[in-house]
Amino acid sequence: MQFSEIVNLDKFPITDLDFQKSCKSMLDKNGALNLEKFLQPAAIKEIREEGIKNQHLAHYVKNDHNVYLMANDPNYPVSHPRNRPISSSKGCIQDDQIPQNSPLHTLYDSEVFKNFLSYVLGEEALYEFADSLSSINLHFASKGQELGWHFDNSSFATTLLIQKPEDGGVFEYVENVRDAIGGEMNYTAVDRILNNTTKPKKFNLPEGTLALFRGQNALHRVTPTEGERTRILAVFAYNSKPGIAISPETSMIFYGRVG
Ligand SMILES: O=C(O)CCC(=O)C(=O)O
Ligand SMILES: [Fe+2]
Repeated sequence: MQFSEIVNLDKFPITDLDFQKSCKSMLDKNGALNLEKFLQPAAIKEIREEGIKNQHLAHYVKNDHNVYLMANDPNYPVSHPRNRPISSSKGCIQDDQIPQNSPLHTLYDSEVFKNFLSYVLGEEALYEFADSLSSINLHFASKGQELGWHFDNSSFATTLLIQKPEDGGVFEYVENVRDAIGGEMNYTAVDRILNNTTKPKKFNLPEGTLALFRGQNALHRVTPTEGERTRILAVFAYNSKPGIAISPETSMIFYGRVG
């Protein structure tokens, strides 16, 4: 499939500098940018079909973690926001299990797309991972599966929604909670979100949406999938430097194998 058959370029002129600028200012202001119907319907269909064909290969991990995705701090009780257990289950197929001629590879590798992302994210350039698993992941969340509240380790995330469940699977989000670089944990704000005193923003977006968000300082989660239709989401991971690979330990945890 050609690039122009994958991306709705009429709606999203991603090479146009004014368009790039408006996307960048939206992301800078909100910490999130959602481009609805970014993917063309035929591309969504193709990615969904190849995903469903390979779904049986997915590696699932169910675990308890705290929102910071760090080892617990023994200075606080387990009920404290620093340590409070959150459960998540994640399942995905990895880059080398996605067909070479998939629209996902065409889009991920495209210089036009990478230039657009670099501009919007304020990165000089973006590079694929040096291992054969991490660059593109296709996630599956079946009935009852959810991603609990967390902060990301990476400074930005790029996702494409491929299949929406009948209900649930809503992305919930509170920006500017902690300051990862400054070391501000902001337990008070985290506590209010976990106790549902602070109401998050909710994004219930259509299939084909390109979402960019800064999840390192924004507390976010995906609510449990409801109904029989599995939530399918493509995640593109890039680095700001070439030659970076996931560590073998992390690879074993998330993928059950090393690429
Ligand atoms: O599934 C989503 O929409 C968000 C994924 C996410 O937050 C993550 O993978 O860290
Ligand atoms: Fe996340």
